[in-house]
Amino acid sequence: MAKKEFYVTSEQSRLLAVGIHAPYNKTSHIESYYEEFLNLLRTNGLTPNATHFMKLRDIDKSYFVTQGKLHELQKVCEEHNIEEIVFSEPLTPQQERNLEDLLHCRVFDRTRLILEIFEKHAHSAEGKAQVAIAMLKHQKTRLAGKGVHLSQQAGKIGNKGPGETQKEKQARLIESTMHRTKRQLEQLQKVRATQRKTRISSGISHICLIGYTNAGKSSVMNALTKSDVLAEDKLFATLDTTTRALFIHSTKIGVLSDTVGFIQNLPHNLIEAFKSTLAELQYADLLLHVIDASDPNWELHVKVVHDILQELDVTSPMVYVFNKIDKLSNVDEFALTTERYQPHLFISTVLTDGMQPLIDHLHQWHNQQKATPTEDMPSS
Ligand SMILES: Nc1nc2c(ncn2[C@@H]2O[C@H](COP(=O)(O)OP(=O)(O)OP(=O)(O)O)[C@@H](O)[C@H]2O)c(=O)[nH]1
Ligand SMILES: [Mg+2]
Repeated sequence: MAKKEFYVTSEQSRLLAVGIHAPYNKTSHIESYYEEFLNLLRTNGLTPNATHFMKLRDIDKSYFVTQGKLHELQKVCEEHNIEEIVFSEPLTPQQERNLEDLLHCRVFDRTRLILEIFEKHAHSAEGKAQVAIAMLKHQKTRLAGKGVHLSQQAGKIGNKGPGETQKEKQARLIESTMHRTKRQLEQLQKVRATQRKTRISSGISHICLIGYTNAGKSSVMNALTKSDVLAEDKLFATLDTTTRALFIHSTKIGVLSDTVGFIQNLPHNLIEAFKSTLAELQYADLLLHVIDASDPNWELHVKVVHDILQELDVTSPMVYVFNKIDKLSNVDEFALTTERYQPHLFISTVLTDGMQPLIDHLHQWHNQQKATPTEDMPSS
């Protein structure tokens, strides 16, 4: 019940989407970053009544945006009778609260938006528990920030005390739910660890699809295993790991897993929460890093994936799989820009024979695996 209060938007609210080119944002194609932000909103079922984009030279500690830009925002809010604002960037609880006070709107940040999408897309017990923990952590920090509002609400009926009590009650509720969910997750992780042990000791190769969100991981999974994992033009369509047997030329070469996609400024809470699922990547025999070659920001996306893998201590062998080459006007020209990413190959899940380079690569890889005896079989 308390959870609802933290939901980003109700469809009735008049929403403003604020896209910001922050100084730390190293993207070379800001339009495509903004488009990604709008796609996040769409994925969360939100249609803004107005959009506003701005480039910031500095970040203001108290409001995130600087004075002049604040006035711009005030004007836009008045003009469009805005009730809720979603920012493309992560904000501190303090910044969120200050902006709410100044703009007289409910304010939400990138973290909140991504958390909500994750919440909607998690289906497995483990996925749900992981997202719930991240969401509760986020709520806890916001609860501290929103303390003034709760007190003010209570103040309306002339009593400051109940506001404090309500806040404390919510904090306790969050704490106890988090504790319960963490215990559930621990149980689920034990099951996962047992399954992993069984798989490793059976000697079956594990190949994992990884990459930036919307790169085409699920489409590659479907094309390779003839399955029907949800693949759509939405961000984070996949949250739960799906694993299928992988046959190449009628020989089972291992199992293939589809995993959650990554994104710039992925909330740290979420990386923490998803560590148990993503830890699987450490045990992968091969990572297929799928890249949307048609996205002008692909190189930045590769970096985002590298950084997250580093944080997760994943060092498994990787192949760069440049996908969607059907959308490129000149593949040879594009190939010149991919030299430093080795080994790599070019595919398309929509072209006839578009998957052949990957199929050939997996065939060769399997033959090599067979020729090299495994050294690190688990001792127990
Ligand atoms: N033109 C073209 N579109 C593709 C290709 N592969 C995938 N797509 C499209 O790209 C979009 C995203 O594909 P998905 O397979 O869902 O991508 P994903 O990496 O699994 O995305 P998330 O699960 O959201 O992280 C879908 O609309 C696909 O139809 C391709 O080779 N060419
Ligand atoms: Mg997917």
